[in-house]
Amino acid sequence: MFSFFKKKPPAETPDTPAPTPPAAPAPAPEAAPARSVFSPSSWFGSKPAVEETSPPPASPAPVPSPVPAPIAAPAPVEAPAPAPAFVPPPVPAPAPAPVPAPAAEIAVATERKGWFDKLKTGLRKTGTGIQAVFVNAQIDDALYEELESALLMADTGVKATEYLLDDLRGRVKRQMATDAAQVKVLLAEAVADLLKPLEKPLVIGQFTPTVIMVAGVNGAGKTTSIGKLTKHLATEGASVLLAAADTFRAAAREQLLVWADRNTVEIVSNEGGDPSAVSFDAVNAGKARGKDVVLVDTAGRLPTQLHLMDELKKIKRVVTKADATAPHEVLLVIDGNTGQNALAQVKAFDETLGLTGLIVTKLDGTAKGGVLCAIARERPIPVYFIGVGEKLEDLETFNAREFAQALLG
Ligand SMILES: Nc1nc2c(ncn2[C@@H]2O[C@H](COP(=O)(O)OP(=O)(O)O)[C@@H](O)[C@H]2O)c(=O)[nH]1
Ligand SMILES: [Mg+2]
Repeated sequence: MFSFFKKKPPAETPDTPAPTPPAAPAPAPEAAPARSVFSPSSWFGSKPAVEETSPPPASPAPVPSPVPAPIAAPAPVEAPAPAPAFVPPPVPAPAPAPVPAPAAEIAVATERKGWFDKLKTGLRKTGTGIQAVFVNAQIDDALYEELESALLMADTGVKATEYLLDDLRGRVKRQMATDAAQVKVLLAEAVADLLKPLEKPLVIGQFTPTVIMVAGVNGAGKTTSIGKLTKHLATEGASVLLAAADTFRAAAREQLLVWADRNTVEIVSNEGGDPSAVSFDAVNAGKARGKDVVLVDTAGRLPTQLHLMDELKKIKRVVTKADATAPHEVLLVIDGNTGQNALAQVKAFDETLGLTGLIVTKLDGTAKGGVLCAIARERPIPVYFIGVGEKLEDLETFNAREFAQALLG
């Protein structure tokens, strides 16, 4: 599975203060959208298992070992590859083992199919109300009015709803649609196009380490998502260092360790300490040890808690002191259940921190999944991942067309 992360070859490293590039020896070809087989060794040196900075807890760490590799990019959609240089490279796989490519391709496709089904189930509550509008309906004003209400009920927000309705009317006219079922298909296309700008892969490998700071309100799913990401990264052979900058919660470190693969992951923590100091130490340690990724887990806070927002700014500043190019990503985790409130969080955290990406969790069981449309319309920050459950395989890369199809298909 290679879909999770897009890796950049360390070619045009800016002024990274890393005189000793530890990784990526190979010419590192990059299979753009349909990466079939990922050979960790082609990107990351197979790092020996490292031990932790502080004594490991006696946690039994129930690491789910047979990692259900989460797929390659979906078949139907073109990835928005920010590094277009490598589009269809005839990958000269440096791997010694001649991997049976077709089999891997099939496995990958099946994985995404499994995810699609899961997504569809997860989005059912959001989708049902919208889909109901098209049942036994005529194409008339009443249809558009009902659709307007359904979209608003799904927390699509006024702006995105208006936009979608206008767009849809245009499509219906151009396509000369004659029945409601066709209109539903056109709506799915309109939603996919609206969401398309949110699609972006997370790039790992351009910097060593890639420093990713993660913020959000309490309970949004930060630690769980970091754990899932860590596990996926570790599975791909990336070395990860976690900064437990949620120093308020004694259990935070253990919670991370439960997810993390303890053979490839280290944690820097200091319970009750200063979150900025922990983050600073972690980035320095990540640099010194040639880690591929440093993930900084922060304590939950509301955007209205100004002193806590200031603390986040401080963490970011201090991280930059440890590495002038960092943080490379500032992610906000939002709970899809909170609908329009999540949009307000995106705006507030973006203003404070300058977000580079979102992780939208808990899209399972919510009727408010329309909020992604609101985000696309009002604060289009890339959605790197979406979550539809608590398990490892319940977090996946975001794909606009797939999302629209799962919602309305
Ligand atoms: N149903 C569901 N639950 C989730 C998802 N992501 C996280 N959770 C749960 O949300 C709760 C809070 O997660 P946590 O990571 O501790 O939140 P944090 O306070 O932001 O670090 C936990 O019980 C998670 O298992 C998701 O996508 N779906
Ligand atoms: Mg947490």
